[in-house]
Amino acid sequence: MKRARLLATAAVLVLLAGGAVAAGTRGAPPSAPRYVTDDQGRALILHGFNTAGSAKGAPDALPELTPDDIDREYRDMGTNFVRFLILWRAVEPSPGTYDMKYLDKVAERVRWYSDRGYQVMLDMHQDLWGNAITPTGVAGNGAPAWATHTDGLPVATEQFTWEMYYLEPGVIRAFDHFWNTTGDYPDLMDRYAKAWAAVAARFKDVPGVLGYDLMNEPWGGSVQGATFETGPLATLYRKTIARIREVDPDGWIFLEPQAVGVNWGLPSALPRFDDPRGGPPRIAFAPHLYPLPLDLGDDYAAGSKEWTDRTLGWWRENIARTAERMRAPVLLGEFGLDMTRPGASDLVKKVQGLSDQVGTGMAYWSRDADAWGPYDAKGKATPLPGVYVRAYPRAIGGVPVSVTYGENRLQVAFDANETGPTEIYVPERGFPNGAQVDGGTAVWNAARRILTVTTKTSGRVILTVTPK
Ligand code: IDC
Repeated sequence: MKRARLLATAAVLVLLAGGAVAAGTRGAPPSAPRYVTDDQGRALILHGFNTAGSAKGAPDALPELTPDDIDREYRDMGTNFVRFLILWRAVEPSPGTYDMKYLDKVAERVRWYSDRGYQVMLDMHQDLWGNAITPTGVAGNGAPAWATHTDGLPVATEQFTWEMYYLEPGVIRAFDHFWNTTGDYPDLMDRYAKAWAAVAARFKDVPGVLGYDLMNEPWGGSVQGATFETGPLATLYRKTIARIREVDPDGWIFLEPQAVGVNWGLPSALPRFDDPRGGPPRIAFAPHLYPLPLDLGDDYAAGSKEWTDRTLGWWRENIARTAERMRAPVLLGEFGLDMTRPGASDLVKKVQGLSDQVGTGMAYWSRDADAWGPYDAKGKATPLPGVYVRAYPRAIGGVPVSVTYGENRLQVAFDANETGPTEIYVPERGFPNGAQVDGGTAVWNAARRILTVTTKTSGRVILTVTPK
């Protein structure tokens, strides 16, 4: 793949996505809930990983993961969250048949996390529609073969980056059939919604399950931008929300925008969705962030750094605007890069800072044993654990007002609302002998390095955490 052609393609994608601009900026209602909450109603700061890409091509659709891996991750980074990949092909191997054995195995892994205090979001992952289109490579994953209809259109082998497969005619056609753009398979979206209902019915009472990410990186095929997001994508989300709410009124539902463009900082046109549960809505917006220069193989340096920094600014503004329109809190569902490249650690810190400013949590891509992840193929730590670890409030007993992060100081201000104690993770670095807190009564769990802080249950609370 020649650079020039690639950049031209990227420019075309930007223009396609640009259709979202106009629709993305008008009519924002004033008050969006800013935080995802746990079952006690505490505001959550989610800090964790996507686990894992290794599930995509695995025959059993399970990630390479052991309980020891989670222990190591916790010990090194104090994470509290996982975006756990599940695959439609494994959930529904033939139309209308749901594989309960697979879901049981997912539940076993969910348990590994919840036993360790983690929140789990189930992410129905897909890239490039499904394994049936690109069966030999690592690229395509997600949809079952029975739901894959390419009409014999070609899918040529892409050399440069896996994302280019999205432009192959066979891949576009598979999506066009799913979204019913062709009119040939009108039942596919309903199948998908029902598959989600089967998942939600299995997991609604499983401890630690925070909610459901309905579709990874939706791609509109031949319908793009605002037309896609307010059209077929919104239709799929409405159908799926309705099905899930029939069985689970409480799980959070995470909605992703069109990935192309929005991943690079362009606006999304995703509309607001009603949540038919009784009580406050539990619908969140879960975009990804992949600055284009890095997607194209550059490092976070020189001109690419400048462009990337600009991307972060756009992303922040446009995400906030969409969240207002949707009246939904934000979760950064994916961001990641090759940690062995120059500038990588700086960018992780910057994005973590950005996610802190927007007040969202984030899930880094990914927990795989490779150069992007925290541990490489030999199990050796990359620079990631050292930059991803920091003191943070895992759960806040009220509505957060501000969180100020420092190397050996953390300040959390919130308006208490009787929901429960505030939990603060404090790493070894900066706090070698543990931590103390001003503004509440704390119990220090040295093994888990968590301060559980009881405060007054109404009014403004300001907690200041310093080393012991
Ligand atoms: C990547 C994997 C890579 C694989 C590719 C296609 O790291 O090994 O070949 O998927 O299956 C995303 C996707 C996520 C990607 C990730 C990094 O949601 O599945 O994983 N990424 O490329 N969107 C932008 C980047």
